Amino acid sequence: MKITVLGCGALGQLWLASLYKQGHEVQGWLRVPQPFCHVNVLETDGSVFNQTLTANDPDFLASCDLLLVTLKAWQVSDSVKALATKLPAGCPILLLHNGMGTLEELRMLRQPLLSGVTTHAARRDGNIIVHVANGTTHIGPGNAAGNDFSFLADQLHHALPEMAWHNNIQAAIWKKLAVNCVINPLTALYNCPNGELRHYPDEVSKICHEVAMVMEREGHHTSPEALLFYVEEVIDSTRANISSMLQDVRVQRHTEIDYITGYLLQRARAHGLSVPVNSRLYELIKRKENEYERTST
Ligand code: KPL
Repeated sequence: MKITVLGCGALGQLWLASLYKQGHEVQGWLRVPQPFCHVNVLETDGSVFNQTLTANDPDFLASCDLLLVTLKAWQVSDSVKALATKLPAGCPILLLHNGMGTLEELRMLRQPLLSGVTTHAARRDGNIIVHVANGTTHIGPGNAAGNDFSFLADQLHHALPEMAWHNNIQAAIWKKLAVNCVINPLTALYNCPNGELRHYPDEVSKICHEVAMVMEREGHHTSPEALLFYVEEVIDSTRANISSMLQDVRVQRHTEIDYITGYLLQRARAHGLSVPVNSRLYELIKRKENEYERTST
């Protein structure tokens, strides 16, 4: 397949390397246009992939079979809209990011949209991307045109396993949203690795209760206990991780809070529900973000 990867950060480079090794034709797409991108990945088995690949080639883009988007949630909508007019009308666009809300922002697109979540962990260490842990990527349709793309999960599975197709991906995305509503803001506020959140059981439980209430109203069957059990498992299995939000805050980068807790608040409001613990966390992270964004302008 011919695949453009939009966003060449840690996850983007991991996909570029994996797809290239599997024999796919790939290019990176950088927001600051460059003819090449360097992909340097240390794999979980200790092997290194180090190649310079094509980037930002409009002819390649115009004949693509897949646009794989690995940008941060807040970068997705503008960047994808800018590329969509140059992509074939039938080219599927797969969004892999934390949080929710981008599908709504992209509902005017004619291309098939797919949405997914991944538990692969990759982080930048200097100029190398370390594939820290293997995981599973769950994908499924993000709009009506995206319904018939289960074959993509098979193709991508060969490049970067595990990959699973779900006709209803929204349930998996909501579960990941719950994880991110707990871990991301709390670790960013307490400046701690994920595992330290076991010292804040009250807050973790209250956040899960509120998210479960919103999920139920959205039509996803769950319970506060089931969600709490799942979130505690992720806290434990990622105990040494520095969450993406804490990483953003540490380098004073814009966070994904609007697409994580912000999205939850938006859906809670639509159902007339009050979610005070999440509202407070949202305010605290926005305040932090505003402080450094104001001083940098
Ligand atoms: O998705 C994550 C993130 O950091 O954004 C978790 C699952 C919390 C792992 O750190």
